[in-house]
Amino acid sequence: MSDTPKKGWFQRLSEGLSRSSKQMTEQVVSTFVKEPLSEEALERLEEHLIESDLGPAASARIVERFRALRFGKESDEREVKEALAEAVAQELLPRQAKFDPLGGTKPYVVLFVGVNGSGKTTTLGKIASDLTAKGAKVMIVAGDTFRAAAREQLKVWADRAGAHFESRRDGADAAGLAFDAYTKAKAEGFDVVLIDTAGRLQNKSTLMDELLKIVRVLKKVDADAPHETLLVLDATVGRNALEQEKIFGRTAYVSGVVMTKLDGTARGGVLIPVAQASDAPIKLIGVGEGVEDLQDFDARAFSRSLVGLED
Ligand SMILES: Nc1nc2c(ncn2[C@@H]2O[C@H](COP(=O)(O)OP(=O)(O)OP(=O)(O)O)[C@@H](O)[C@H]2O)c(=O)[nH]1
Ligand SMILES: [Mg+2]
Repeated sequence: MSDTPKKGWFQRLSEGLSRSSKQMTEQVVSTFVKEPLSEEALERLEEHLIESDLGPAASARIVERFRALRFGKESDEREVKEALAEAVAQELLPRQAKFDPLGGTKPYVVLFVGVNGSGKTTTLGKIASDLTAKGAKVMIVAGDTFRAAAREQLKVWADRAGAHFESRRDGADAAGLAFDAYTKAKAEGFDVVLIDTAGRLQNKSTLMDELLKIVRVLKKVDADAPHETLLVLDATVGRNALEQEKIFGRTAYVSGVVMTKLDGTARGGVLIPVAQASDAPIKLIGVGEGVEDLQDFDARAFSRSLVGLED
């Protein structure tokens, strides 16, 4: 549908989050409209928030803020949503940061980590397309040497983006590939190096060992590399994302979180406890499979979309 006008990013975000916001609107907002806000209603709100995967701690704080804004008042739907969005935004504002690969160091090395299927390769591909469109010289490194299909999938993204592609045969040492690719990128003046990694190896400790080995060899080229390690988490797994954050966050020196598949789920609220649990801020969100569906994380816009508010 090439004659469809290009959608604004907020509209993409809202469409992506529509399943989450629908749940929020139907189950939460509707119960507060046209009755003075009572203790009982606030308890119900807290239960709904916990059921929406926001977690007990954040839910309690959001309810407190919401109470301060609206207690004893009758509200129309818009006022309820505005107050709820503000209460959620206060949770997330300290947890947002910008992914800025073109801001300084060259080449800027970005490592993508996360369990299998979380969206590492797709996210990397979307970023590559965005960067080449901005005129950057981008190298993609197929650090998932475990599966042939992984290399093929990444090659498609590299071709689409017009990015340089470095790979090796199956079963090759991923760290060796990463080291050689980074050395080459440095010599040849690349702006950004995007390194994909395997989401599944023989077992969890092999996976972590391999990630740490990749980090170690990159540091031989530049002690500050990788300049960004993005942990990619799938929102559709709900609170299991918290477990993944714990494992990777502890061992892989994560510097930013990407939350993907916010479009495929009613569990978008899980971003809130993840943001709180993580040492690293949320930097990007995925709201669809297309190149335009990766967005900078904007706490306020996310909060407004989550409760079903327009721009
Ligand atoms: N709807 C939707 N799908 C997404 C999003 N991000 C990724 N996907 C899909 O999720 C699936 C898995 O994504 P991959 O990028 O292959 O995941 P991965 O982490 O590289 O997986 P492994 O290589 O197996 O470790 C693909 O079908 C993607 O198209 C998103 O934001 N929204
Ligand atoms: Mg992959």
